[in-house]
Amino acid sequence: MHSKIELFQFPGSHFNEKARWGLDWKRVPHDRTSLMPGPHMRTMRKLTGATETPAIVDDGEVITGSTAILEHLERRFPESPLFPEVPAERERALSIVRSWDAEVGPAVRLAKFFEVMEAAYAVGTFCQGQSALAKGLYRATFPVVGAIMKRQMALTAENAAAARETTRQAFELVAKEPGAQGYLVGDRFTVADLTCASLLMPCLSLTEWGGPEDADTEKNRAWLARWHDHPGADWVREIYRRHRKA
Ligand SMILES: N[C@@H](CCC(=O)N[C@@H](CS)C(=O)NCC(=O)O)C(=O)O
Repeated sequence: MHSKIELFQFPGSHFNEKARWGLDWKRVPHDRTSLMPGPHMRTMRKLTGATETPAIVDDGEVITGSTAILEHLERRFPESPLFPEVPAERERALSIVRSWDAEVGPAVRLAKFFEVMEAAYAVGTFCQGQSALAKGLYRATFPVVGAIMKRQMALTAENAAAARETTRQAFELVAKEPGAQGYLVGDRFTVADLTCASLLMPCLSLTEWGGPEDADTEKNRAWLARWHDHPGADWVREIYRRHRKA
């Protein structure tokens, strides 16, 4: 008898969204522990030896990293497959996933955080589900946490401009690449669609279709408006509409 899977997550994060989506898509019963950036380090180090989220614990086994989690879920719960069976399609899907994990995900985060990061955004997005006390403490310590984030993620104007360009190219790709059925690889929903839609999620408002909550600040509204009308945004919304909420 397996114990229930536990997900350790940041509720607003796009890499974490990949893991949540995989769990939801395969209808895997699980518990979620939501952490706040900063205080998360202690919990994650104890659990995995490193600080990154997401991680799951499945019957005592700890799996870290969004794609490793999706691969683990595929092995454990083969129903509603996410990975194509045809080797060439599988390889193509994995190559999209690897390059988006390495480049697009970090770029979207950097570009967005450079534009929207301030105490109100951090509290609204990072402290979802936390107590009023935790939120108050987070707001009070934000100058320190924010400065560490800025340094660790190298949030400079120059890096943000390059990251915006990577984000724009990612939107171009999902506007042009999908086949007649609307999918990136083959004719059904795969890990490639899940990954690309999740990693562009921070650019769009997707709560209506099961995306996470995001702080409603003026800077975030301006950031979301930047991408709203891009043809690639229609693809992301459509993938969410078809496959996220269910
Ligand atoms: N390649 C990793 C990236 C995960 C990642 O960048 N996680 C971020 C949140 S979006 C994180 O936990 N950052 C805090 C830290 O590294 O301490 C994955 O696919 O899971």
